[in-house]
Formats: sequence, C-alpha cells, structure tokens
Amino acid sequence: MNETTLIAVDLGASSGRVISGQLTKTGLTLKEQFRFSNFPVTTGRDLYWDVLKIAQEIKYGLQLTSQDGLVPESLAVDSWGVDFGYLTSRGELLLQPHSYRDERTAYTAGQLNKKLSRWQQFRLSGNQPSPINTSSQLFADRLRYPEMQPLADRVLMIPGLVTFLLSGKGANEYTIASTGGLLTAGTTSISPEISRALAIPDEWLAPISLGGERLGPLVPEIQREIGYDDRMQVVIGAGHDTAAALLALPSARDEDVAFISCGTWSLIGRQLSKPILTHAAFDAGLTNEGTFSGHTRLLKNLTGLWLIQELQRDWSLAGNMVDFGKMTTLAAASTCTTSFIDPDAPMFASPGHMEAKIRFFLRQTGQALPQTAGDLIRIVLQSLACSYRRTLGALAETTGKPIRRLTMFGGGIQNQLLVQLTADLTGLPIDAGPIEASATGNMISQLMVLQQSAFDRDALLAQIYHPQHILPAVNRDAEYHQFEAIVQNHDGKAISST
Ligand code: ADP
Ligand code: LRH
Repeated sequence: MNETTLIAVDLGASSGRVISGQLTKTGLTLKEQFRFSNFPVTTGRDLYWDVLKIAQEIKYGLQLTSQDGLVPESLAVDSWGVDFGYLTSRGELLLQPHSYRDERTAYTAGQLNKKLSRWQQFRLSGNQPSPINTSSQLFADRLRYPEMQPLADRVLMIPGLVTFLLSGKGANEYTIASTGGLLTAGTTSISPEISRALAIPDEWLAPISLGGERLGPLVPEIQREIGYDDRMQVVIGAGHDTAAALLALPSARDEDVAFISCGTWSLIGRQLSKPILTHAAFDAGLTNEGTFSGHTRLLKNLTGLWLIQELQRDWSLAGNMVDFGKMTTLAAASTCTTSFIDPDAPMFASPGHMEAKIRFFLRQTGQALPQTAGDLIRIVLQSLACSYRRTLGALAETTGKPIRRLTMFGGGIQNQLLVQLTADLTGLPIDAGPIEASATGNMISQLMVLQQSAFDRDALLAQIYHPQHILPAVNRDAEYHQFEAIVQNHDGKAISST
C-alpha cells in the first residue's frame, strides 16, 4: 500500500475540525489541521447554523493542510444529524439552515401529530418522533414559509450541503438521511406515507445514496484559493458522525457490546442487522438509524456534554472562562455525590442560563444545592452516567441480549471522570477510544468508496484501534437508585423554568 493522504471534515454541534490522515503500510496517522468553533447563532426569534462561516473555516483548514505539504487524494464531510438547507434549481441557498434547537417546530408539533400519530411516525420510519427531526422541521417550514416552497428545488442535509458548497455537487447519503424521520425504516426510500401526510415533495431529498460515491474535484475557484489541484476527489462517505464513528470500532459489531458516543449529545446503542419497530422500542425512546453498509444502529439520543458546554458558556459570559480540563479537575475534587438532574428534561434543551436551570431543578426536587462550581459539574456528570445506565437497561431488554461491555468514543471521553463514573454506575468494563472516532471512520468510509474490495478494514483496525481499558472501581448502585427515584417522581416535563 503506497502512502495516501485523506481529509475528514468532521462537523460537530460544538466544533468543526479538518483532520488529515496519512495511510501507510503500518496504519493511519491522524493530524488535526484546524479546529473551529461552531454554535447556533440567534437573531432573536430564530436559531441558525452559520453554514457560510463553516465553509470558510473548512477552506482555511484545507489551506493549512496544503501548506503542510500534503496532497490529499480525497475528502469527505460528516456532521451531526437531522439539519439541512434548501437549494434553488440554480444551486443558491434559500434561508440560512436552522439549528435543530430552533423552537419553530414546537408550535407545529400538535398539527404534525394529528396528521401522523407519534406511533405511526415511529412504525413507518423507525425514528423516534422528535421536534428536531428533519420531518418536523420541513413540516414547520412548509407552514411558516409557504412562499419558499415553489423556489426550493432540493434539500441537502448538512454533510451534502457543505460538500455542495465546496464541490458544486452534493447528495443525501443514507446514514445522515436515516436520522431525519423521513425514510421507510431500514430502506433508502422516502416513506410515501410520511411525505404524503406532511406534504413534503419526495424529490427534495431523493435519491438517497447508499455506500457512498465519488463526486469529483473541488470547484476550480476553491482549488485556486487553497492551492489544490483537481486530483483531490470529493467523496460522499458516511455522512452522520455516529455512523462514521462505528466504522472505526472493531467491537461495534460484537453481540454483547453497546456503544456510547460522547459529544454534545450522548448516543447509546448497538448495531443490528435490521430495525426493531416494536412498541417496546418506541416506549423506550429508541430510534433506528442506518449504518454505512445499510444495516441498523438502534440507539437513544440523550443529552450529553451540551450541559457542560453551556455551563462553560455561562461562566465565560460572566468573565470566568474555565477550560474543559479544569472543569473535570474541579468536579473530581467535589464530594457532592447525592444530587441529580434529569439531563433530558426539556428545560435543559435550549441554550442559556444553564446554571440557573440546574439550580431550579434541584430546588424543585428538594435536593442539596451545589456549593461550588466543582459540585455543579459533578452533578451534571453523575446524572449523565446515571442516564446512560438507565438507557442500557432498556436497550438490553429491547434487543433481548445482555450487554457485557461498553465502548465509548468522541471528544467527551477526554473527561476521564465521566468515563469512570460510567464504569462505576453501570458496573461494566469500558473500552474508551478513539477521541476522533468520527474522523477516523469518515476516512475509512472514503477508502471503502475509493478502493472497494481491495480495502481491508479489519486489517487496518487491527493496526490502529488501541482503546484504554477502564474497569468499575466503586459500586454506585445506591446513587443510581436515588437518580431513578428523582427522574420517575418528577418527570422532566413537569418541571419547567419558563
Ligand atoms: P461534538 O462533536 O458534538 O462537537 P465532541 O465530540 O468534540 O463534540 O466533544 C466535545 C466535548 O468533549 C466538550 O463539550 C467537552 O465536554 C469534552 N471535552 C473536550 N476536550 C476535553 C478535555 N480536554 N477534558 C475534558 N473534556 C473535554
Ligand atoms: C450527534 C447527532 C445526534 C443527533 C444530533 C442532532 O452529533 O448526530 O445523532 O441526531 O446530532
């Protein structure tokens, strides 16, 4: 195998990164060329992604890569799920893409559920109904912007849209499309029942590409701007960050393993050959999304380190910037082990005033209040770990197979306290790593597209997968039962600070 350079553009809801990978006979070496912040921008009423800034930052990252003397063979983009942009027939962007945290869907959820009950939405698409779903957002837009409908020619989800801005071509790939609540479960077809009921034109999103494809070079203007030539191929790879990450984990296919993706969101799931569309899966809040090879990842989307990001933002707005490493150290020194929040209470989903909201929740549930910043962070981390244990129980029950090991990956595993608390609270051994699982899997998906059957993924993973092994150290069953009682007695929906 000759040396090959690949580029993964991995877009998270808190940061985007341009990462280069050098593939040699001995493995794949990653280098973070550029990381930039990404956050929803509000203009008062709406919450948007600044997709042009994202494109600009990616170009800068590519420029740095070229200055590093690298000549990449290919590039692919993966991102968070559900969000999208509209294009006109001339390829112009209509509207700035909304963030899934935008609240316009809250006003239309009732109407949507009348057209298609929550159970029907799940049974048809395999996705858990949610105001963040692409289907909910398209439905809300149709009611809110009727004048836009005739102008919209195409809807590209974020990886396809960003790819389009760079190469002039885009596609909706299966893994990302499968997060949106629009596909017939386990297939690459838009569900006719869903599109008809919500009056969403199928041709906006179809066709859905399975297994990736080679698109062509960057547009000539961008090639010139960043010093590349047309040898570099833009590829549609695994478009969804979690689906990409699973390609970087050998254990993800093992029967007794569950995965936890730790980023802005926590995604807890297992890989299966086909969707589970039972009432039990629906009631447990599970969702069926797609893998790069067309199989299923059954998972639950839980609130993740969003809470920590928002605490950090609160404090930095007040002039006290604390980095994530320091936040973990502060929490590790706290002895506040008996207060909990429900991370998935709706009040925590919107940006702003996170410390005040946490204190409000604790007061409403009659619990001890944090005395220090470390206490506050500790409360969040132990609540996250408890919510993981709760979901693992539902996942094991729904799939009918016990879970004996966990694999954790993503930026959040740098928080070693969270990983240890997860081991303690679940009583399970954990393989932690890699941090950049999505970028690694993104590159693996490019190799699958470019080299087809000549590429041996298992051989590469045998060279590069070296997780940290973490064992449970303290029995925290009593803490978990306390968390459960709080979540059950005070269903998050009943507690609202607004
Ligand atoms: P996303 O892809 O959703 O943007 P990441 O996978 O990059 O998220 O994870 C970001 C999270 O990782 C941050 O919110 C933070 O909580 C955690 N994190 C990042 N760096 C560190 C660190 N040095 N120590 C502890 N936690 C960290
Ligand atoms: C995590 C994620 C998750 C959700 C959310 C919107 O990054 O992709 O699967 O769908 O973003």
